[in-house]
Amino acid sequence: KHGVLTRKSHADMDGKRTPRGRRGWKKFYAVLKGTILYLQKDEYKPDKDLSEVDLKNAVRIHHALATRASDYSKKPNVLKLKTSDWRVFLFQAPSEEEMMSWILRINLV
Ligand code: I3P
Repeated sequence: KHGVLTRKSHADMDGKRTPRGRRGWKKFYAVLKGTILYLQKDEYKPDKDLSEVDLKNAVRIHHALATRASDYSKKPNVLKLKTSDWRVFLFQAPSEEEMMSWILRINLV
């Protein structure tokens, strides 16, 4: 699965709140491949190698949990992703349908 997702980091690897200055929203082209959610700057190109930044932004979603971010009301179609290393991300999808589709696909991994 792939598509545009806008990410906000809410908690870091230790579960602590992401500090100010790193809590902004950032738009990515997301690609779910196996157990990894790749967050790329540019649109997915099958024969292009991932940049170092792309690799750094990739999220392992094995044992992660995706839910609707029902406690976040500033933007619509936002899902919450909790990873197995205690990071928390918010991802805004372009539509409700896309948000539900990402939640289902992530939780199937
Ligand atoms: C954050 C940025 C986010 C905002 C966040 C700010 O600043 O303005 O858009 O989240 O608020 O801290 P920075 O880019 O300097 O990290 P919202 O869009 O959800 O308001 P927060 O600290 O209340 O999460």
